[in-house]
Amino acid sequence: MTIVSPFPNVEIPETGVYDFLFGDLSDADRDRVALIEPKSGSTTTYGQLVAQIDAAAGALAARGIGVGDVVAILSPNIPAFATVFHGILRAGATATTLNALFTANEIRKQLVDSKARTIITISLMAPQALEAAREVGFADEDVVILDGEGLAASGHPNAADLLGAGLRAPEVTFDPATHIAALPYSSGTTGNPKGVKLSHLNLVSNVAQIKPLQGMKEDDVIIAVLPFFHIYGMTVLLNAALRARASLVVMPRFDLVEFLANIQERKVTYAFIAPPIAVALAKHPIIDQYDLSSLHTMVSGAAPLDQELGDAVAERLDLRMLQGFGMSELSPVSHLIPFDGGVGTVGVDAPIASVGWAVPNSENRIVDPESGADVPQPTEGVSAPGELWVRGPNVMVGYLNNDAATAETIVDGGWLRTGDMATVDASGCITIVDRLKELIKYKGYQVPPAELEALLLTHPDIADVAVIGVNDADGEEIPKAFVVAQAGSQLSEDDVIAFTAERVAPYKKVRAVEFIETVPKSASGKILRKDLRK
Ligand code: 4UV
Repeated sequence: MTIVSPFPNVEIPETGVYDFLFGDLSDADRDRVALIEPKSGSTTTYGQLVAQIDAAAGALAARGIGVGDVVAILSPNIPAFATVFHGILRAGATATTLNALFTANEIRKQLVDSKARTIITISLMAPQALEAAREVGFADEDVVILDGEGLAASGHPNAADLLGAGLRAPEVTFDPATHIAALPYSSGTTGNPKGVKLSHLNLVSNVAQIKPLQGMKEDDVIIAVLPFFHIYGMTVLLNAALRARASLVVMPRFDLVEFLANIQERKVTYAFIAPPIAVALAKHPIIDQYDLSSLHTMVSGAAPLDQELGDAVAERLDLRMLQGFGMSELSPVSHLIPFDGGVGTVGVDAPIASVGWAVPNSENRIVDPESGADVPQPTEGVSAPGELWVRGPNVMVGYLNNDAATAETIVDGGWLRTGDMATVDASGCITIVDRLKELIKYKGYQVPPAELEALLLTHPDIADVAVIGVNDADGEEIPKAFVVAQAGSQLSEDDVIAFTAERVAPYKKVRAVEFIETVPKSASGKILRKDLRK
């Protein structure tokens, strides 16, 4: 049973990301502020941003980078991120973004898998970027350190080397429907992180699909605290907010006091967040010391937001709280509560705990994972839970070099299986109720259990292990390891935690440990994660 988006279809132009976002920039747009760096107060207008993107594309092309090449970005949110991200796409190359907290080993793995031939970073992350780049055989000039000393002094190009020459953007031709613009990494329903091939048309589609629902306008000031390197920030901030000609207040990391001060000082009107920020906004006493009255809309996504928490934030800050659902493989937004809550657009007021309706030009199915049968959409009340399937122009092209995983994820004529359990009501409003896939989300970031299990198995005192997500006392999902210790070992819980903390990005580390006799497994050797959850 197909559940069609209740929103009218939108036009999706068959064009590249750059042309879609900046192709029709008016003179008035050119003078608008695109990016604000709150610490220094420096601003970048749309006219300046586009000139910088063109120059970056020209410099990359002069270095021989174009269609078929992959360029990695390892950086927190800084204005130059927007320049290099769109410069890479403008040059016809593919951008693969790395979590700024990655260790050298995690960086190396993604460089190898994505076949990136250049990495762009900042001096703060340069040690780990250089270590990884050396291991994969990059030359010095293949590591761009944006705020570094520059090519002449260090052998590594900096921002001035990229932009200073003022080279013109190259003429590139590609098919927007098949040419890969971005390659974020996601573990999908199982296993290790995989490159998610998102075409130019995927990214263009998703901006077009969410535009009428987000209601972002050119006079909106948006706090850009979600990382640009994660698909959520990439699409809603680097793409959708810039398409809306809004102004982005660029924050390199979340700090509650700075977040609040920026909202107050810059009169921020619109915020995209993940649930941990909602917790702080609902509960922290310091909130009352700031004037946050400029905020009119807040969207939460990347992990579940419950009704009480959403209501508490909406009431305390007197704003419209919305929830969206996204997935790297969906470019990422497949569901959103529209800016009017649904009252005017759908005729139904969506609960904050729901993720609203399928975005325009897309459709859903709710499928019983046991029987494979569609769960019927009810005429009143809510349906039984089933796996959420999505079809639309935002569905990825596939996983990089992994046809088997692609075939398991995109099935039967273009349906993408999310691995999330959902219910649907009579209006088509979707509520996410559980996760079928093994993925763990810590503060909205992906923690693939398979990666931690493989790492922990390298410990000489660990005979077997399984990692699942559990809720801690605050209701926050955390990775927990069930460890079978080698006979006679003195391994402690702290040893296990420290072992992972030293080897993976901080958000991925194991945060709880339980020692068990055996890991429950099926006849085929698959870990029975459900049994561990019990
Ligand atoms: O691949 P990923 O890390 O992608 C994301 C993207 C989230 C976005 C993006 C744009 C939005 O506007 C927005 O509202 C949300 O997180 O992880 C995908 C998985 O994260 C879980 C779910 O398990 C996905 O398969 N997830 C994402 N959003 C929600 C969620 C949600 N609202 N409720 C519950 N789980």
